[in-house]
Amino acid sequence: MGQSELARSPHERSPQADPRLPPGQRPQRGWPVLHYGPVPRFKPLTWDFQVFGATASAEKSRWDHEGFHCLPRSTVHADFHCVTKFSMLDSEWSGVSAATILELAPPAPEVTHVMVWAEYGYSANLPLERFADPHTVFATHHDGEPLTVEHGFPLRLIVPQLYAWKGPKWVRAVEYMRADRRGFWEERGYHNRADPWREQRYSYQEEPGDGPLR
Ligand SMILES: Nc1nc2c(c(=O)[nH]1)N[C@H]1C(S)=C(S)[C@@H](COP(=O)(O)O)O[C@H]1N2
Ligand SMILES: [Mo]
Repeated sequence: MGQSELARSPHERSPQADPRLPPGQRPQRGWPVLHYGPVPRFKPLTWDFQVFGATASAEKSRWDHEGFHCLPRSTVHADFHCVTKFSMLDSEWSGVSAATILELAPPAPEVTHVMVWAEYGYSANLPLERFADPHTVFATHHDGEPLTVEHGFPLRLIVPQLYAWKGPKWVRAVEYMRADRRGFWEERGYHNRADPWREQRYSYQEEPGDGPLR
């Protein structure tokens, strides 16, 4: 229990109050499947993970499936908040942290944002410092089990501090950018920043400086 929870009087606390739940979210048992479009088929021979755009070396980096699985691994514990208001609490995600990718394929000094790309052109933009957070992980496993194809096998991004649309399933690439640019849902009415603790759900809530001009 957090300190703020203890400080409040019992009258102010609803029976369901859980300090891990951002405003407007409710806990969900189980793990719903949610995405736009079809589930892509995994093709191990052509699958790769690329880092392109403004890299420090001006070169692309590329790992095939086997190569990616040899990268150093990390595990994070995090909650998962969907903008449709369900939250899944206490998951364990393991895979390759975004910080590891930044080390192995460093961005040019002017890079401020990244675009994470998935199959079929799905994308999500992130400020570089969110991407670099040690909790941001390209996950291959959830609670010790390999991801199912519906949940993003072989690879999905998890950004625990943001709404879950910022975590593409079926990830294939990261683009380093010198300026911010909207991703798939950010172009379709969702908030550029997507902080669930500030309920940044929709783009009409954006204030000047929250996103690139449209
Ligand atoms: N490629 C891709 N990734 C995606 C989406 C999508 O439509 N396509 N939807 C996002 C949204 S809105 C959510 S809530 C989560 C859902 O992940 P889940 O199906 O594993 O619960 O995936 C995110 N990643
Ligand atoms: Mo979502």
